[in-house]
Amino acid sequence: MREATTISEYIASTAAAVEDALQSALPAGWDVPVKLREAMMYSLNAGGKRLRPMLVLAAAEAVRGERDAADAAMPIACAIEMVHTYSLVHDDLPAMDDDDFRRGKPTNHKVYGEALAILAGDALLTHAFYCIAQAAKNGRISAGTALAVTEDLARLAGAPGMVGGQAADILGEQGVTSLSELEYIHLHKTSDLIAFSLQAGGRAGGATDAQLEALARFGSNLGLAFQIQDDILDLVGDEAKLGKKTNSDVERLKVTYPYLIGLEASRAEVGRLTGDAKKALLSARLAKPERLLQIADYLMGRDH
Ligand code: GRG
Repeated sequence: MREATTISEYIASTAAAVEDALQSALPAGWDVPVKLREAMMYSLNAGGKRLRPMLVLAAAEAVRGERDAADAAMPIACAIEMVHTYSLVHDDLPAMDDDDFRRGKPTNHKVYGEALAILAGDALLTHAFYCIAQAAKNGRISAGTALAVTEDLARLAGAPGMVGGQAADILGEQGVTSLSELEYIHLHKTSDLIAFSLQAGGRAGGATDAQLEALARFGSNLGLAFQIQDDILDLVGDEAKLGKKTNSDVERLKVTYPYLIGLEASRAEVGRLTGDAKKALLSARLAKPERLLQIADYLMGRDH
């Protein structure tokens, strides 16, 4: 990867490097049904901010203080993007959110049908673990790092993590009334993969236990701030679509932070959580924390 100076340059060059690596992540020589490979690559290549892989690479570099650390962490970066992509493909299915479009393109099941979309998601999830194992096999990361990252990913993407958060969201769809219920959903549905990304990058960079703990706290706070910011952007977008909001319009909107505590308090919460995240990170005494701090500020100010 080329050295970037500004944060926008860093985000663009990191996303390009991840996209490049994703192209060869599913071995060309494997005998995979053409439509399945196509469905997997369709969603992997459908754009997206590549936030989670960027956090893996930035955390590795922050811990080790050298760019080489990011190259070693690239297979983990690809793995987390595969897990994230599977979750979006499944989330868009008729049984879940029933969405026709994602990132401005028809959703996977709209193009390939429901059965293939389910299988493409399943295959992306399982392939993520293959990528981590391969990274150890070919010496990019140690076997110990691969083992720890595998355990973290299984937990944070699984029942006590993202899947649990999604289940709580679905089970409580009409009944989420308290901030603590909403926080549980956000913490697991969104923050856990973000915290994983930071810890996994940290592990690849050789972080100490105290640094891993600080990276996880940075990740949880950042993840919550990211989700609230997402809800704010959704609401502001909906308001723009609806024109001036009436009470019945509000009732049709999802139960979110802005719904429960209002727009201004939600904005303040994003600021508070980002501040807490940065404080946690600074306590870790990383070799080069600047890029992660810049990413936190960038996410707080994002408009998409
Ligand atoms: C189906 C097990 C399962 C989980 C689904 C990711 C998810 C959980 C649901 C998608 C809906 C949603 C709003 C989730 C919260 C996390 C989130 C903000 C996802 C979108 O992440 P971005 O903004 O997406 O990083 P891009 O498109 O940029 O990759």
